[in-house]
Amino acid sequence: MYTEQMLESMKKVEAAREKNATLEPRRMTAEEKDALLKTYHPDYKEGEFAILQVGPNKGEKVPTELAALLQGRSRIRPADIDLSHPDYDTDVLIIGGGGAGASAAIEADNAGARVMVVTKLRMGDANTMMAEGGIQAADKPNDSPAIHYLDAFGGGHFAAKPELLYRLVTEAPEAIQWLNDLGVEFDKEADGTMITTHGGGTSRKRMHAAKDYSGAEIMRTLRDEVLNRGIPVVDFTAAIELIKDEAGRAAGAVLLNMETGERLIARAKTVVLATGGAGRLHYQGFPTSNHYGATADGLILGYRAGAKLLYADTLQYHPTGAAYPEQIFGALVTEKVRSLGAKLINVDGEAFMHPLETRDVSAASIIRECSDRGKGVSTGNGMGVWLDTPMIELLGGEGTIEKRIPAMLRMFAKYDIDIRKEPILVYPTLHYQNGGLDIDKTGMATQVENLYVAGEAVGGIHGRNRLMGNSLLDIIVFGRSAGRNAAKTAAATESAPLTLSHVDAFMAALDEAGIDTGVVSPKLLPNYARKK
Ligand code: MEZ
Repeated sequence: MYTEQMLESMKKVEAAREKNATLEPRRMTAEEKDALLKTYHPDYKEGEFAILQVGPNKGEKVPTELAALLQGRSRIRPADIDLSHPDYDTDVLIIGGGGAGASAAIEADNAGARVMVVTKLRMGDANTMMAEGGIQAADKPNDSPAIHYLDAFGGGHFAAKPELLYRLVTEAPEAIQWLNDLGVEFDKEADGTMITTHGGGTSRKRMHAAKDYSGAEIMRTLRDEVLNRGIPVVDFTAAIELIKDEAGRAAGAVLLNMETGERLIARAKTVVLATGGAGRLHYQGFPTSNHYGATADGLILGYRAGAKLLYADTLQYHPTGAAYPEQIFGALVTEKVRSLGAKLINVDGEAFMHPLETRDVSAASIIRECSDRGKGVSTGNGMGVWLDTPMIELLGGEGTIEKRIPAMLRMFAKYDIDIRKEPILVYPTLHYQNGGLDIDKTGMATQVENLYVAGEAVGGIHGRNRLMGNSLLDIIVFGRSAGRNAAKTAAATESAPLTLSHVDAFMAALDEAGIDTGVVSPKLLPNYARKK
């Protein structure tokens, strides 16, 4: 039930709708953005970060919740593990059943390798499935990979690794074609031309979408392809440590059957880590748009095996998480809602920012409106600002919402909110880890041979902020190339005896640093039990 204050504010939003719909709020200057981010973006809250005391990134800061896991105790005692009789033996072991893992599996299979996927939930239980608004590719006559590069490089604060971003944008058009050929049902005009829209920070319309369930459509297609090829997929099985060989290369993983608790050994010639993000760590107490298994496991496994992290101190808070009703608190309200014309409006009915600033700037702007400016709307459970969805039909005509963002229409309709007629309340939600494991341009971890990383577990592709639609793109571009390269490296790798000595060494380093917090990692699943 809306409160009196909400209803009063909603009347102001309605009264100003026509004026606000055609208003073009000015873009912030670079100086204004910098000042805004430093004061309001969660990445700049010093007290929320800890300095790592052991491992390849010793001396660097990461979120406190991540530091606890990176410096946590292993789930195994290496002395208890018998590596001499592996339960699985394969060329390429893929850890993670989302879009990056599936793309890697398909290409490694194409390359003739023996491939196996392990995933701690089920194939497709992943952030890919949760992505809504679309996937970027510069494939229109007024666009080019060079323009795409400039948009993404600027949006990421000029911090992306150039060789990775170059690959992302130049291989994007082919990635869309590949998905289209596999059967992804992209939105098209009657003549077959792909429909594209803007996203925050894009200077061209290059967002390809399947309505507002783009990720689900892509994941459905990739999963079908993996299963149709007969690639072995072991569900409900988490990787809890990487195994190396005596030459120091990644050579498999210790697995945990999540249902029986049984430990299993997978031996491989190369490993692809595609374990996704960290939203379920709820950094700084934020809600999340992420799937249930997003607990940064790959970062923990890679770090213990000696792989370096890049930009692990930078997270993406999606500006528009649902702030009301409570049942969907933090759920993603796709940026496509703003691409289609809805603006962000404060309690007094004012359009307080340009709706398509980059995500970090938009999130910080909403936080400022709800804090120092005192222009947020109280939801009873926190604060939010309006996203004036009826503007979409005012600008684009009746039926646009049903046609272009049916998932949003349905999500709110369940709570008797008709987004065609009333605005919705939003607040930033933890959406994406910009940082992750450092890779070279072949996708191999910079410090651990034969360990490939793809998808959200990678750091450096996007710099310190990611543009909408570049994540669905990176899981395809870097997932595919990790699969291809892992297969090629596997073919050239002679097996050597297996070892877990890196785990012993890491635990000894923790002892030496006097770190024993009682935390065990990887975390695998979030803990929502009520505290006594
Ligand atoms: O790239 C994303 O994170 C995305 C497409 C999200 C969205 O707003 O729909």
